[in-house]
Amino acid sequence: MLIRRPADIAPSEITPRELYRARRDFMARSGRLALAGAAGLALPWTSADAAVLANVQPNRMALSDKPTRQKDVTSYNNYYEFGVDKDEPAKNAGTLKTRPWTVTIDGLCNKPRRYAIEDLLKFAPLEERLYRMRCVEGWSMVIPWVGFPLSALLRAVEPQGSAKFVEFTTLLDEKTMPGVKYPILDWPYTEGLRMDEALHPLTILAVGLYGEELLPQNGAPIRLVVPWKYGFKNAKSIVHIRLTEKMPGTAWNKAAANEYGFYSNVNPNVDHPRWSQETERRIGELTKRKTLLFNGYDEVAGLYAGMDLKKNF
Ligand SMILES: Nc1nc2c(c(=O)[nH]1)N[C@H]1C(S)=C(S)[C@@H](COP(=O)(O)O)O[C@H]1N2
Ligand SMILES: [Mo]
Repeated sequence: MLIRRPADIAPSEITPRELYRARRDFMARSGRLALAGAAGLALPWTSADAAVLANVQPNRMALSDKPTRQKDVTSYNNYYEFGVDKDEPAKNAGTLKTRPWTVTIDGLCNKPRRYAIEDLLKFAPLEERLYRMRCVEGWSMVIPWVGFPLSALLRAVEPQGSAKFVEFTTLLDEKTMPGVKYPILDWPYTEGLRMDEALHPLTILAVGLYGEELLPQNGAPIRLVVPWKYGFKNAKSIVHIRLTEKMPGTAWNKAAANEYGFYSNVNPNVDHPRWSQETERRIGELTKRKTLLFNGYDEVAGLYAGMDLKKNF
């Protein structure tokens, strides 16, 4: 990857957020593509795809949480298709082939379609979203994603009235994914959302983070991000999106229904059978934080009005 920092700023003086902003501004000034070309570096994306991402403005939405170091975001991962240890996806996922890539959207809609990833990158204006992320295992991060609202894509295919849920299926490739020979999950990894959750403006399809394209370990080339739910809802490397009438099965629910419910909203009052959900370890911090209901995204509470969150975990 092409990473440059203005030479006049000492790394110790700046926060990660300032660092990546400075880096991006620098890249914009010097012409990221020209620089890459001159240095003879290979960009994983085509020039046109990289240019789309380089134009994304940093997020101006207020979130006082400090972003997690980019190095941690890209080296401490869950992506079981590439191994169950946190360092394995970064080591093994380089084999993931992200071009050509298509995402099929079908099911209960009037305009089912198969999109090439190049078209999805330009499908809706890409935005940066700085989101708190909370894994059910008890760690959390703050990640500046780049993506677009899932609602834009769903509206384009014109969901039918009977469509109540959205199912996400991710890549299954025995040749490049060493983890799928172990029957930990019923591969391919699938996830699901209720239609109103999928249409919520916080729900995005991410194609990048920290102003750069997603690396394989983070779910390249396109993955779901639903910040008020536990991390496993955020399906990586999506190939198929299907609109359904019935609640779809999800990989973790099928593997252990008593541990992983369909909703999986972050909730400090409902413990996982093996892990308390009251507190969390923010990667890069020493003292634990209290976990917040809906991961602090109070604006989604209305989606669950009247529901027993202990039953619908
Ligand atoms: N296809 C797929 N998607 C996946 C997973 C996985 O194993 N396979 N792990 C999930 C879990 S448990 C978490 S916490 C997040 C981690 O995302 P990150 O590594 O980008 O932080 O990805 C989710 N998406
Ligand atoms: Mo997770």
